Amino acid sequence: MRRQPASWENAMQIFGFPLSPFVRKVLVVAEEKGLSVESVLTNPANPSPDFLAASPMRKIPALKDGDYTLADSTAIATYMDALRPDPPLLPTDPKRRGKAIWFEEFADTLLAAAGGKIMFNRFVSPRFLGRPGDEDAARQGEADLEPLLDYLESVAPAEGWLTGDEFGIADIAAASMLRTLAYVDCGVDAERRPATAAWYARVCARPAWQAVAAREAAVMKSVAG
Ligand SMILES: N[C@@H](CCC(=O)N[C@@H](CS)C(=O)NCC(=O)O)C(=O)O
Repeated sequence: MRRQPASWENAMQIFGFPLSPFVRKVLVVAEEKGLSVESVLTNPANPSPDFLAASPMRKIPALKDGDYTLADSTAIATYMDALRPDPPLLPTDPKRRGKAIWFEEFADTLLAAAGGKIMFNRFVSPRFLGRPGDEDAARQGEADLEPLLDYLESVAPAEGWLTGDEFGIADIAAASMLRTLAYVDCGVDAERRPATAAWYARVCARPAWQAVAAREAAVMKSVAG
């Protein structure tokens, strides 16, 4: 995927694997902003020198933009937002901006910790590592997830976005976690959590999300069947 240059040098590269909610998050940010990125499929367990140079802790995503490198989805999203301010990722209103960071953190720390236990043990380990996961750990992840999804349901807006009228990082981060959880049937349950489902459907209908989803589907089909 190469479109117009992101900077005066070459298109930036994003190292990662689309199953990762953090990788999806930065790919959607780039797409929303019309930034040109090249996705470099990366397995952190088998790292390339370029990936290692960009991600000292070997986590995905990582970015390389010319001779500039950066790791961590929040850092990368912040870089992209500064590079291409329009459309903005964060509300300008102080209270809404604070909430946007709250939702991003909620997704990246709390949802990720609970969801990771399920994803790793029911999907990553059996599908990619060739060994069974720890079902007790996965069940603990499901239990941890329940109050978090209940909270999301209590704040999911009847219309618009998590922080109000402006779509942004809060929606991208939270929806990306839910999308990854859908791989293990722990995503949005429309009967139990209709407000979340309606908001999530609005996120998924966005052209940027759909473009990233189409590429993700192609990659997942090629690697996971
Ligand atoms: N806080 C980081 C989290 C990144 C992260 O944990 N990525 C996972 C994939 S979802 C990873 O690289 N795992 C590989 C490993 O830990 O070896 C971010 O926002 O980018």
